[in-house]
Amino acid sequence: MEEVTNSSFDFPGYLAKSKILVETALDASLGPERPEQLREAMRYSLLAGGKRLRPILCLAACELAGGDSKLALPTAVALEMIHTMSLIHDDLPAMDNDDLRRGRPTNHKVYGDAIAILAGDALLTRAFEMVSLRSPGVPPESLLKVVGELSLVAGAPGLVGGQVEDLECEGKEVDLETLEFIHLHKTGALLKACVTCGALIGGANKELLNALTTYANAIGLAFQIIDDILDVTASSDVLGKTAGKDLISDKTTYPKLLGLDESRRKADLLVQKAKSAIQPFDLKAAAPLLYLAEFITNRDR
Ligand code: GRG
Repeated sequence: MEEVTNSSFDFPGYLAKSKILVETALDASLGPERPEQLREAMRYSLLAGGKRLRPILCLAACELAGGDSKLALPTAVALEMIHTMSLIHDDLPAMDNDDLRRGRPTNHKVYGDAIAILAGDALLTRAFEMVSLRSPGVPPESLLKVVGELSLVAGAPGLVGGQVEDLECEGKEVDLETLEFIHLHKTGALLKACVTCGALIGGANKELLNALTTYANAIGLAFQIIDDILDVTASSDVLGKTAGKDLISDKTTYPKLLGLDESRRKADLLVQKAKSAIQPFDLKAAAPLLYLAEFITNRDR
């Protein structure tokens, strides 16, 4: 990424600015829900921090397509809502059964299983409200396409399908192809939707959409490989979630199948592939996405 790293693009500044934009929009997206317990449970998880990678990818893709990223903000919020609800449900005793998320007790530990499930449901449905009813200035045809993308990614063809396959594979020998299926659905699909939805709102043409699909597929898998590596190498304190969980749950991971070094190499190759896909486009406009691809593999949490 010589040309880009040599450019004057201030990636830390970009990340910080985008995060503030996203945090403010997330805060404003939740109204005075009743009863109060539901309101608190929704806010507790949605405003608990996190890298906010998904909404930022959405905004960056919109910009690369030549759009005004402010128009993509409600969709960016919707994507973070779907991500957050999937974390709440993933942490439940019936699923991954975890106590720690984003550095604090999981939603069900604070509010109980029933409210955690319902807060997740409310965030998922609010995501569709954000796109269909709270996205002023975006052509209805684009919003309809975004709603379609979100339906696919949240449902059986996306997160739910990946999660069920993951649950079924616990404690079993899993080959690389099945592992890739799980990760492309559980993790990759949503990251891809972030990029695609941002690009759709930005008015991307077919050529850019194709390139962004290659970019997103590659970063999606790279993201999960790094997640698997961090589960082994990082502490719970740094991660903000229980480290070593894959081993405890007897899950197949990239480090387990390929070893740490080979997993790292695979993630690096995927990031190269992602960057190559969008490098033919305006480098200045592509800089955020090029840096975000690097960030995904260089992160420590
Ligand atoms: C969407 C209807 C619907 C159901 C959800 C529970 C479930 C079905 C799917 C599980 C999806 C899941 C939890 C995948 C793991 C993805 C992952 C690697 C999350 C960590 O993402 P980060 O590191 O987290 O970006 P932060 O906290 O930074 O946002």
